[in-house]
Amino acid sequence: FPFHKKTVVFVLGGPGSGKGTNSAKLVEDFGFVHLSAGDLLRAEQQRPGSKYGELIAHYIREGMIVPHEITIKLLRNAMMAHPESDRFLIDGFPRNLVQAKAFEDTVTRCKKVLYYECPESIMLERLLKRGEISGRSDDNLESIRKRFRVFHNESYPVIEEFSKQGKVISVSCQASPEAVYADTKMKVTKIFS
Ligand code: UP5
Ligand code: MG
Repeated sequence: FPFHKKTVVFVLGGPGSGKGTNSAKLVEDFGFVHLSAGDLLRAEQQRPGSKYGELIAHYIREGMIVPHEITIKLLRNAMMAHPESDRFLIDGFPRNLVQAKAFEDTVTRCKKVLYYECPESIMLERLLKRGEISGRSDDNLESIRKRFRVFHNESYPVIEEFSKQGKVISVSCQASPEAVYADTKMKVTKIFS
């Protein structure tokens, strides 16, 4: 499978910053395949016979980063399931510098990083609201606090690193969903028409 011929965009930002919401819309307008690392991990956790089910459940509830061997394997498989597609949005991955290097060494370099910039107070409000209906084991105050800490300490350095490489496209997530996506679309159009 020629991973090196594929265009990969990492979609990054804190917990609840809007990665999933905007990725879904980019699929419609630009023909990307959207792969959420968190969704792939949750599906693997549910898969009967998975040897990683309990491990993944524990890491997600604690807001910790699942060992990247697991996540990269899931991402590679998901990419291979779409041989016809040449554009992929990888949402919520990489979550630390080691993962970024491991992915770029074994799959392909990313072309751009879409970064949803969002104050914690807004992310907290959105996640607690979503938690009323999402059923996600990590949409509770205690897990959210842990997710924020891991994002700040481990994931934010990934954005700084790609920023040095001139790859980061920043979008503020504070406006309405429609306005945030309009800004996203305008910036993405400049690169992928
Ligand atoms: N919403 C969105 N935009 C809005 C707007 N402009 N105005 C008002 N409301 C808005 O959005 C969150 C909520 O806000 C939704 O209700 C939405 O309607 C509303 P969403 O688009 O879902 O945000 P997103 O950034 O996708 O939030 P998510 O909770 O998915 O982010 P996380 O990064 O926390 O979650 P993820 O699923 O990526 O990871 C979960 C866990 O999996 C991690 O904590 C970790 O334990 C594990 N993980 C790994 O270990 N490795 C990985 O590589 C990936 C995940
Ligand atoms: Mg998400």
